[in-house]
Amino acid sequence: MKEAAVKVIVATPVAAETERWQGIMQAALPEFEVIAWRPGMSDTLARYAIVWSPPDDLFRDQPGLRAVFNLGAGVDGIMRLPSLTPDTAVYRLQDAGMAGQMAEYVIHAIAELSRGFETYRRRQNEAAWSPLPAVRHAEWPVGVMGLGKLGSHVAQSVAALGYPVAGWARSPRDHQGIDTFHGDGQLDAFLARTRVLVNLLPLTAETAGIINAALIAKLKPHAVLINIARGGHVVDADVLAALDSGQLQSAVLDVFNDEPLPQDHPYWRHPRVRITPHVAAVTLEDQAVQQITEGIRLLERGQQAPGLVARDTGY
Ligand code: NDP
Ligand code: OXD
Repeated sequence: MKEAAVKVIVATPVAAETERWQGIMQAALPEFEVIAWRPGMSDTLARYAIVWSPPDDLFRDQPGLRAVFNLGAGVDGIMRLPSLTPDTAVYRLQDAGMAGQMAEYVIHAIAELSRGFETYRRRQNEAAWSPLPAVRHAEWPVGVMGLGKLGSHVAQSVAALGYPVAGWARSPRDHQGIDTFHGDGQLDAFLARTRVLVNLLPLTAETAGIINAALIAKLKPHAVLINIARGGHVVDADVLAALDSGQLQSAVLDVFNDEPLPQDHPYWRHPRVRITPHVAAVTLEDQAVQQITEGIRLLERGQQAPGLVARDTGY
């Protein structure tokens, strides 16, 4: 008798997206049975799940899961679910084309603010030929929080342009051309030399709300915040107060506590806030498929797969 194919379920918050990923993954994993998960589907027991921000019901209904593959780099949408059992392995995407996009985003934001490109756009409307003074990179020291797959690439890309760049991580890191700081004990020194703060930390119990009034007060004056990690890192009221007091010159925000950002949120209309809709880096489909299918096949052969999330740290 032919053995039944191993089942893989796909779950996202949007039914049409789930169906789309089911089709893509079934084509890439023809030897498996790939199923679009629906709430209440407890009679179909799968060995693997491919997910983005799944509902808690998923893990309740699927006690036999051996591994969960996240369709993104940040796993906070999985790790916070109470029904995720401690022995279910969680894997995440590593870079998957996102590091380059993150570097473009950050370089665009820094150049726009430091070189005064917005001012030139306003002056163009007035047909005003009016050069601004030359920019010294030394006046724009950049600090990247999180030196992982994405943060280390961003730090190195910005440093290659000549900006003084530092990075802060949990453990000691060594990156050529970057001043590195680590742990709570070195956070203040990192902040004190930073004017442009780029956040690329994972959202964990330790990092939630880290960008608050106390942290912002330790940055250089007229600082710029570029948050491209998660909205949960930020205390919004503190960022708005720091913008109003002038301690923050600008905030460039891609991620928010509530997404989509509610229409009446003060960020939308603040003159010194720049908003993008969680697109700083978008998962490249082909690279996601390649990493996830390779991971599942490695596990099926009893081997280790890359991108395993450490359950003690949550990233
Ligand atoms: P990694 O896991 O590769 O890197 C995380 C980095 O953060 C590591 O350097 C780690 O330190 C550091 N870190 C973790 N916890 C702490 C802490 N408590 N104190 C100091 N440093 C800490 O993550 P990625 O680079 O792949 O991704 C980063 C985040 O970017 C994702 O979690 C996600 O939230 C966000 N993201 C946003 C996207 C967007 O479009 N806006 C797209 C993709 C990702 P150490 O090196 O010592 O382990
Ligand atoms: C991710 C994201 O974590 O897109 O990959 O936010």
